[in-house]
Amino acid sequence: MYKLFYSLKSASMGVRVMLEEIGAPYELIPTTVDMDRPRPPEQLTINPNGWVPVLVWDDGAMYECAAITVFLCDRHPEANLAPAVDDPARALYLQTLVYCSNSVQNAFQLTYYPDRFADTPADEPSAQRRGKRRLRETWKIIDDQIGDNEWVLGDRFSAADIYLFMLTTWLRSARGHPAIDEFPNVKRIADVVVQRSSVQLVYEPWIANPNY
Ligand SMILES: N[C@@H](CCC(=O)N[C@@H](CS)C(=O)NCC(=O)O)C(=O)O
Repeated sequence: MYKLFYSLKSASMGVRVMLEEIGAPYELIPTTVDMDRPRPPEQLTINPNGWVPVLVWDDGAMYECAAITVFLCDRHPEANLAPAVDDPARALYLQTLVYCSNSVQNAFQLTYYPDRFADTPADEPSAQRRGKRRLRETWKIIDDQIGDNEWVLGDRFSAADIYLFMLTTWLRSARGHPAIDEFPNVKRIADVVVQRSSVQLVYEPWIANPNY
């Protein structure tokens, strides 16, 4: 049984999709990404940053979404969500997850949390502007990487496609983010991933209203 500290609009939704795909039993522990509301003490003990996702299992716990993705897929190889350690596709799988985590997500953070990147409040709009440009740059790299491939890894679906889909749900025109239509290869994959029953279940609030 897994426990997942969970909040809508967050990366914990992507981890929940993985758990659904794996078919593992899990419990959601409600938490928040709202800066003005407290986190459960157990969440902060595991992740003093106060971020989700945080995953707990019988004899361990961890945070960082890309690391959780690798961990879960390796722990449940029968779900066939990731190339094995000796599979040549493993390199692109790891590269994409880490790039999404440290470059694409970082660009989102500049726009969502400019105070973490600017020395003074007066500098925050500059950080946000750079974040919007950085989103366009990093999504373009991923879009070009995908090219004409059916999936991120070519001809096989993987957790990297779920991760990619999750990040597309964070694009907000109201925040000045680029539109997904600017990245047609990403959009092609996201449009298929959203049809999976796991995604329909977890992302029902976003599907009903993408600006939820
Ligand atoms: N590098 C972390 C970042 C996680 C992250 O930014 N989580 C956001 C929601 S998607 C969050 O919890 N924000 C609230 C906060 O930063 O206090 C990861 O990939 O797991």
